[in-house]
Amino acid sequence: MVTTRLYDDRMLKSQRQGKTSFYVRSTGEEAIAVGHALELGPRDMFFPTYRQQGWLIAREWPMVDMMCQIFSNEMDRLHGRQMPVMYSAKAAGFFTISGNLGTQFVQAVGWAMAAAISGDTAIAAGVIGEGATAEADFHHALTFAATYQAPVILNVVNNQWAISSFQGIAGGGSATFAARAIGYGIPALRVDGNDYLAVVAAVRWARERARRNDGPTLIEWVTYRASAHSTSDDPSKYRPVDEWKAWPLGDPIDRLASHLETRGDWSAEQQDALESDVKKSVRAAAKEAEGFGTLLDGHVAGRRSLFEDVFKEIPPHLRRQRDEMENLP
Ligand SMILES: Cc1ncc(C[n+]2csc(CCOP(=O)(O)OP(=O)(O)O)c2C)c(N)n1
Repeated sequence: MVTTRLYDDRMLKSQRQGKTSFYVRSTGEEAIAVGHALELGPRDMFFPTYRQQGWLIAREWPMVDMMCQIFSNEMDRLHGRQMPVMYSAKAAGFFTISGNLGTQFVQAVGWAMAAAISGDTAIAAGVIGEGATAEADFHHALTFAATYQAPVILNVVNNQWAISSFQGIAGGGSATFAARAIGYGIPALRVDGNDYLAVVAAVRWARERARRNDGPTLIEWVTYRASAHSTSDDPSKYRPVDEWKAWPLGDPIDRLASHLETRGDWSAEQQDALESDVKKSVRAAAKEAEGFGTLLDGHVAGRRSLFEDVFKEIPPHLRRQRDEMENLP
């Protein structure tokens, strides 16, 4: 969680320096991604949103690879075809991020159904924000998950805000997001997403249900999006700037650290030392990734790559467009 927080801080700085066009932080929501990454198995599949980078960090996916994707540089495996932060890491059980909200649920249910049909015990977990529950995909996914008893965990991260829309606009004022599962006959939990130990306990419970073929579980994670929606957003336009400080659940990193301190397993000095070590390794990874190029130096995927790896044989109309592009000044 500490690494995710400091990685986010560093990438925000890179965006402000013009090294990438866009970044999304997960400040305050780190426990949810990290808890899933450590509690699901190596063959399970996670269908994440753009705010679940903690999964890749917790699975020790190379940070340089993540940064190269953000810089869309020469080492970006996706050749700049995805927006920055839309990672893809199949080997880490991290499905390619889709920018289309709500799709994570239908994809996770479909993947879980396919695993069950083929006799596999692997399970899927999908993540969407509370705002995305207003999409029809949410309901399609719950219908199929309930009908076919798909081995899936359906996570709704209720961080109170969908860009500038308060969760009440998505219906959070009339019923909890967890309650929506009841109508479909799907068991649901509403959990403090800022309590790492609660995250672990809930994920384990849902994971075991899915693994035993007892069907889907919906979990509403109550949390708070402490930073801006993305670097394209200015939250001071729609909410008090210090609202996050008054948010009752508290910072998940501070809470876990103080819990461990109370048990005598950790100290403020150890926390400081950890942060300073992690800062150094994040800085070193950023230097290495920047060496492969950033938006500032133009070492990004060439225009030609737009046309590559899409069709086995490029159709004539696209070949024509590619040739026209190459003749552009
Ligand atoms: C289908 C679709 N509609 C709209 C958008 C534009 N959009 C991107 S993020 C966002 C808000 C999402 O809020 P929420 O689901 O609560 O997730 P959060 O960003 O708070 O984690 C919107 C409307 C989109 N990406 N996809």
